[in-house]
Amino acid sequence: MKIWARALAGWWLAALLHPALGAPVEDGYDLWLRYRPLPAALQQAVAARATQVLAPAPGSASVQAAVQELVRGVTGLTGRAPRVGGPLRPGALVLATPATAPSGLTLAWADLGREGYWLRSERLQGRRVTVIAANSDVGLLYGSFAWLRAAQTGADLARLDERSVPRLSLRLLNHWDNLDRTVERGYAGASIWDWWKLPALRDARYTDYARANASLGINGAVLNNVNAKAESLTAPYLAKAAALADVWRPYGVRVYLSARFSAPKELGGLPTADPLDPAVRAWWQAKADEIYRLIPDFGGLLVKANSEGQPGPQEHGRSHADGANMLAAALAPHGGVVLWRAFVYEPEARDRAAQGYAEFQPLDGRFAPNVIVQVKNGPIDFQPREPFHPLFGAMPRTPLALEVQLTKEYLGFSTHLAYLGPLFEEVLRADTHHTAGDPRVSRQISAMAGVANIGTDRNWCGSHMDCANWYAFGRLAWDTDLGAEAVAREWIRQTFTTEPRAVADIGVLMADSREAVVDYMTPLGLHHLMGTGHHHGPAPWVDNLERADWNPVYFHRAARDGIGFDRSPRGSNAVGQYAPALAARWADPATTPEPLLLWFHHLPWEHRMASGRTLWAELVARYDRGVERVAAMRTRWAGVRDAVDARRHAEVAAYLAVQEDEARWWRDACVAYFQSVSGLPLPPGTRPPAESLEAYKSRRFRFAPGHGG
Ligand code: BDP
Repeated sequence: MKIWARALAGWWLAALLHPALGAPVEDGYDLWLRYRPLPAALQQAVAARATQVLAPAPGSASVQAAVQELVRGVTGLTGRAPRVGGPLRPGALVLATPATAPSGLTLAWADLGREGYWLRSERLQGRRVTVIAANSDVGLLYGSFAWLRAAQTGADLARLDERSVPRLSLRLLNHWDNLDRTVERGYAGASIWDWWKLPALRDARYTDYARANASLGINGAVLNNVNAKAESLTAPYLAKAAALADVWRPYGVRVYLSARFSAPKELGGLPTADPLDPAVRAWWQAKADEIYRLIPDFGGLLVKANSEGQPGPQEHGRSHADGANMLAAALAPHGGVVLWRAFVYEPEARDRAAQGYAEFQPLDGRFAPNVIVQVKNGPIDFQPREPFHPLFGAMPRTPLALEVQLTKEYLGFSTHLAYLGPLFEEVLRADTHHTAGDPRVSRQISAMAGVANIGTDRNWCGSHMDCANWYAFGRLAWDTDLGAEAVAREWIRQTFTTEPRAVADIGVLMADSREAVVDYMTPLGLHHLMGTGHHHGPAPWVDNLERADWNPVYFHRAARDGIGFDRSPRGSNAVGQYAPALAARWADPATTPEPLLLWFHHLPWEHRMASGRTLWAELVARYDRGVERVAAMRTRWAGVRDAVDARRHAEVAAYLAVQEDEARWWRDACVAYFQSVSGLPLPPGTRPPAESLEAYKSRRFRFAPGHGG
């Protein structure tokens, strides 16, 4: 090789390895707001439509944030900084509210509500421009992010006409963060709230967090764990929360707190927390007043009561409605809401799946107007697949929030790739069969809450791929009718690459990923088979926990005669909590969809499945299919190596290798266990489990993340 050629090769190598010389090393911190240069042809088109940013002057903090974001985005994507202000030019981006709209602009402003936006190509004063219109400054910010998204996802910027209004008024992240910075079910490092240094230190990360949320329209965050400590309501912690609220205000992200129901006893020294006791009511009223003095736009309180050891009104002989309404009365004068969780189950429950409905449905109509009952997507607990919760559609006189879990407690933590968009879409689109109006779950709710997967890891979510779940949550909470696959492609284009083949391939891989997890963990409606406490890995054999309904054997009920939980009218009749037409369908194994079969039915191992196989053979085949799917995901990911930067490609590949190993472990351990129960030979041609059942049973994970001790 000639000397100069060698030097050149050496330079390229150095440029590749040294961030200062080559493209910046991608560590995931920038999420979907990377704004890296677009392919040349697109750069031209975007630059031509963003020559200038014109905004109302002097401009609130939200407007300034919008302008900054547009400048940052356009500069990054095209290499050219738009001019800010000045006389209107062709190709301008014009931010307009009714009060500041340039002459000649007519819009149906009323259709936009408080938070909606309109992106529209217009001819104004003889110039072709793009208007970003909204009724509020935060709407302008949402619109600006939407324009940047359109620019990166190949929209025709010269002919834009996109009006978007959120269907749900509250779109909230729920952080399960503790005051010592551990995170319950957190797999992305410590809590990003540095409580100790707040309120003095306002880490730049808090702003980037708010930018990411605002880019999706997430408009609130509950800061602390639902298993709450009373201290989070003391003056020092309220000052810390107020500092976060100050940072987030321009971005439209409001602060909420989880409240411990017994706080009047613990903090106020009262002898009781009875919600009908005047002293208790006065204590909460004073607490609400104190909070709003510090945080005038405080969102409200989230409460987990009488659930898993948390205190609640039932200890005082009062109902959930009594408890929620007392807090609602304290918050109402300030415009705050109470999010009261329906995740409850009594110790002696006959069927845990039926508990939430049994306790809450009879209370429909008894909650104050500013109470929202927050319901998990399914009736058990964030399993890889559950039917939708029967409370959706069954409480027409109560606003409901749909709670989903972004942190993948039951879907492989952050080391397994499971894109949850399809799970959210499945529940939002589920037909409740309750007849009034549109029966879909998405039309029975007024809020959505996502249990956050965010921590101090540089890439925020513990894995690059898990950030797609934050993204999909925000996008679907804003527009519940979006398709999960389209949302994934948007995210890929902004996060990894705009190369069409790679976008398609990564999209396919993501679309398949949740179903892969269902197959290798809990196929055919099985659920709750995971390890005790930490919830890592398979443990279908566990039968010795203090409460019956903490044991996997309670849920799968596998025995010589068959497998599955009989929730039909012959069994617990939990199916009877659904609307009659659906209850009738799901009461019969012949008309129950196979993905939910063992959720509702206990069936003999010889039961004939749609494939013609026996249930036993089908179960094994599904476990095998799960492992094969992960292998296919790995191959697909390997195929996009050239389209994704080296570091992130290697990191995702490494996680996929872990996932394939663990998928095999799930499959082998479950097949070994269920075989020990069914007593049946493995279907012909089936690979026997790699290790003995005893070996799987003896695995221990004392220091698994997300779980104390
Ligand atoms: C369960 C989690 C537990 C949470 C609980 C909840 O294992 O850590 O406290 O949900 O939602 O799935 O309150």
